[in-house]
Amino acid sequence: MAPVTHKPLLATVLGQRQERPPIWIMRQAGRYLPEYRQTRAQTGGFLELCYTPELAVEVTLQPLRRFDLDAAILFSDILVIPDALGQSVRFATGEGPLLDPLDEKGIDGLDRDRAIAHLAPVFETLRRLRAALPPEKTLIGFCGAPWTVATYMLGGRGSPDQWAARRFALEHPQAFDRLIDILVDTSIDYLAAQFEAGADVVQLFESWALNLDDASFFRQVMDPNRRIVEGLRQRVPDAPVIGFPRGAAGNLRRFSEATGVNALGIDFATPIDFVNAHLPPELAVQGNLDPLRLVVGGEAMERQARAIIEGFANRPHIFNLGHGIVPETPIAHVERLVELVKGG
Ligand code: 1CP
Repeated sequence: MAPVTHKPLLATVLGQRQERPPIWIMRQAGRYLPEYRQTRAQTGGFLELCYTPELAVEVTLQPLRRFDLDAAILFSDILVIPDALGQSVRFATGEGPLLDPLDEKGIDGLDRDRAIAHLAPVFETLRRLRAALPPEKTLIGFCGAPWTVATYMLGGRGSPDQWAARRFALEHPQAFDRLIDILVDTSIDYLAAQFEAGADVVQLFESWALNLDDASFFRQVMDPNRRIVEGLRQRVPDAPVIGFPRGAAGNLRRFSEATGVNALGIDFATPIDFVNAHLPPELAVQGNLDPLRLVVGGEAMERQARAIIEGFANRPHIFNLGHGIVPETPIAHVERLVELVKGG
């Protein structure tokens, strides 16, 4: 088969298995890197870092200078969308994000007309990255999927059980659906503009696809992801999309069929043999090392990394973590993991 592209990671997303799995690391730019902490300390705030192309390009490229990764992921955050819609979003150092939680009136006050213009610096960052990256590297754009973004907009912060947003969805169904509609439409505009600015592929982060019964999973996770993929492909034909419904468990196959994503991110709690038994062998998967194994390193990391490579040897596979890298991760362990995946 002729290669569909000379970018190994993009080719894998498009269904073409590589001899060794290409690798990127979820949240690969960030606080485990001293050079990131230094750039961050010299910048006013986290959102300023996201909206200053010169700095966002610098931190995007930092992990690629250290490690032989196959992709750069745009440095930004899923919460630039609420910020762009006019909701107050703050990032206190060492803590997660804080938002003024939305009520029904707040949802009606969101201003979709200003959102894409507000995000213009993100598109400039992508244009500069496109120009700076060697041709074999894949450039990944992203946004949060609507439900995950809504959990922060309604709850005001990250929460282990997404209680506030789950409750709001049941108690105020019409306002909730209006919020999801706004997020679907804004995300389509945002991702289409990311492709125009040079992204090769985008990932939809549905980090909180957990804790939902069947009906809620369909309404809050599956349907909005499907609408984004469909709407995006009307604007950017055949746009390559990676879905990441973390915690979808028994709903993984239904999610992949309903949304039409090209590749599926697999969280670390999902068994490899379950994936192989339930997802068609031509579908690309991405994952799924527990980030804790990368913290511990040694045999705890290497044994499972090899099991993942062998377990996904018969399908297109992108090596990644099953969730984001954490700040206490030793850099030497990342170096070793990349070497191992590349064949060492
Ligand atoms: O290289 C990269 O991947 C960095 C770009 C990136 C991405 C893809 C950042 C920078 N954030 C994200 C996605 C993101 N942000 C997700 C989806 C992935 C996941 O599940 O981990 C989520 C849920 C967020 C929200 C968010 N932003 C959190 C998690 C809060 C919680 O509920 O636990 C945090 C800590 C942030 C801030 C943030 N975003 C990114 C960085 C480097 C940081 C740390 C900020 C700092 O420097 O203080």
